[in-house]
Amino acid sequence: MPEITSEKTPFHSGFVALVGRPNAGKSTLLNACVGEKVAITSPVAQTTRRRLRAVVNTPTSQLVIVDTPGLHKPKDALGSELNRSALKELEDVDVVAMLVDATKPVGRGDEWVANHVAASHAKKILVITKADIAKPEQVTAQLDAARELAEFDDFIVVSAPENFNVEAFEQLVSRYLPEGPRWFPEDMTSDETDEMLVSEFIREKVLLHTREEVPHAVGVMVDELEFEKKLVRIRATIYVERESQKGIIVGKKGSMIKRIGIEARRDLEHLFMEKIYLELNVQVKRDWRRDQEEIRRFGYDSGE
Ligand SMILES: Nc1nc2c(ncn2[C@@H]2O[C@H](COP(=O)(O)OP(=O)(O)OP(=O)(O)O)[C@@H](O)[C@H]2O)c(=O)[nH]1
Ligand SMILES: [Mg+2]
Repeated sequence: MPEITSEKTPFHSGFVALVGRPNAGKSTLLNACVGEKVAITSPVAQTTRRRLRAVVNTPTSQLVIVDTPGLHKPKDALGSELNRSALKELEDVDVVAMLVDATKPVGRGDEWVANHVAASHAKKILVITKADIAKPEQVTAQLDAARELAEFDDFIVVSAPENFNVEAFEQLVSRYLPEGPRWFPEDMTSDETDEMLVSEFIREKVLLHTREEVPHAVGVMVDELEFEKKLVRIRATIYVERESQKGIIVGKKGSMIKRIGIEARRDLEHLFMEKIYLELNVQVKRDWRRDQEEIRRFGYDSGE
């Protein structure tokens, strides 16, 4: 008689950082993995300003996915802080996923990112994003070019909006995570505070509806967040650096601020599953992006 054994599938858990140039699709991929909106996304470069951790559970693993700000050439103290915050993650994670946009030629920026990735002790996975809007031959060429940049342990092509290879990405990462128990409770989604989620959701709407220098000059702070009976009462201030930017955010007869408010409220109602009362103010805080103390107050610092 053959001996009956029960082989237990090993459980893997650990941290995977999503790194890459601005706009590569890091936050979009994180949201696709989580299955809901946690991180804000936009076509504006440097959308993400702080590290965000989200927890994804599969039957055999727990991934703590770390979204990081896009690595770029910094123009001010805020830019330097964003880079510092992203690079710091390379030292602390089990797996680094370097994201490369399939539609943009691999350039010196990616090379620079790859050099940092190469120096990390973590396992390295190359992720080509936006497969839905690239031609197949473009994807192949991109894969070939990006694989030259560093020695990757593995690679995958994904499309977040089409949910193509998102689960396969999770499985691939899981294979490179160490064996071990969960780090976080199964029902935890992210490590963001409610205040931070609210301010980021509001900032996203500003990014989506303003142009040129305005999106980068915006910082949002929550002044009040009260959970009342069947209502969440929120008061927040949108800060900009110049009076002219304030004019743009307010818009003609307040049309822009109204639009931002309506869209942010819709997302927040979805997030909290409650009715939202949202009051938005706009104020000028001159050159705050050059002031380390202000950057810290907004929560956009790397915590060093
Ligand atoms: N078509 C398509 N668009 C995508 C995909 N992934 C991201 N995008 C879009 O690309 C833009 C940038 O996406 P983000 O997720 O904000 O990029 P990011 O890498 O987090 O950017 P930073 O936070 O600035 O570093 C957004 O407009 C997304 O909707 C994808 O797989 N397919
Ligand atoms: Mg982002």
